[in-house]
Amino acid sequence: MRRRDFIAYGSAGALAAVYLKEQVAAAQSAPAGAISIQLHFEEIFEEMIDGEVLYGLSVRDPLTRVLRPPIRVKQGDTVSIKLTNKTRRPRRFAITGISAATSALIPAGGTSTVTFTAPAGGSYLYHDTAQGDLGRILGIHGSFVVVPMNGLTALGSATPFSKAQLTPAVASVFDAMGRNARFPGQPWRPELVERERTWIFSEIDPALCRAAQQNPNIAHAGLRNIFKPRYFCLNRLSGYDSAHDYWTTPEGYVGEPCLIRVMNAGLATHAPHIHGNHVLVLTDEISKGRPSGNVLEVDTWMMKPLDRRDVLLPFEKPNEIPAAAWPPKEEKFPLYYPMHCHIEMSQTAGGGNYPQGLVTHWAMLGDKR
Ligand SMILES: [Cu+2]
Repeated sequence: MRRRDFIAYGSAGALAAVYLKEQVAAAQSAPAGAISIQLHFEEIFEEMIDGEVLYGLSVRDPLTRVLRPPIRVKQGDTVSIKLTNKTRRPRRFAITGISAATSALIPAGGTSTVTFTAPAGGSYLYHDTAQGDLGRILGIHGSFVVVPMNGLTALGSATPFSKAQLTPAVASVFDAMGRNARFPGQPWRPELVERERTWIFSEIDPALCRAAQQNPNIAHAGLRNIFKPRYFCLNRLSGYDSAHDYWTTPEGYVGEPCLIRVMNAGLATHAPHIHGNHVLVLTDEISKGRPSGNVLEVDTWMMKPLDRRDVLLPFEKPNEIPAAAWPPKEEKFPLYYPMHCHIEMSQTAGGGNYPQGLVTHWAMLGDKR
């Protein structure tokens, strides 16, 4: 099988792109209602960036076949998720930040349906909690995004958060778009998938994969002490693949910020660091996924296991380019800048291949439109 075929069938590629686009359109237009979702827990094999093929676990949408499908619903929706466990041991579905979404323990071969009301607008992470961190680390995780019922600021600017949770600091950032010289482009628009990305971090330890393949009931206590990851992923891709995946690489025009929903499904702490622009931190672990009282601009931020943090990539003229040289003439658009994790071992694959780890880039396609 050619690598490209494998990936298209597997975790990324065109299938996931179409899927996400449909999800965004559906969640944006529909009033709150009843949403039915099906998810299968499966045992799979995945190809690493260096060609190594490893055993792992995943969640699959049985209709589209998409692995680790991004789920998107609207605040107030009654969400029913029918879970089918096709793996060899019990699983439990949970969503970080939504305790009502925790399922019963689902035996091997069994099904269970969890029903809950979608909470305030924001970014959440679904995963398996039946074996502590193990199911999540082996690959059962994905994003759960809630679109707010009403995300408008007092000035009428759209935001990804619920009006009742908005802080003056976060509201002022979205109010500045299209109104302030710093953001001369279009305001942020929740229905445009190109104005947002999701970054899910994870790590893969081949020895752990092999052990779980041979014995799905391996002990998970003390996992942190034996975990030796050799692959560090961004949306389950790494290196060249994560740097060339449209749904991972933010791109846009000057003055039109892009929302990035950053989540850590791994067991290691990560420190995403971005070149070109600083990001504006909209939510943090102190605010528990809600809009922050103070918006900081940072070029590196900490992501502990299970952290979720929404940041805004402003798409401003990079500070190192003098105003007199802008818009750029010698080095033309698009301008590319890297994002890489500053926990340095995460930049490798297979114990040394650099830079084939947790890295991607973003692209400034052109001056303001
Ligand atoms: Cu750097």
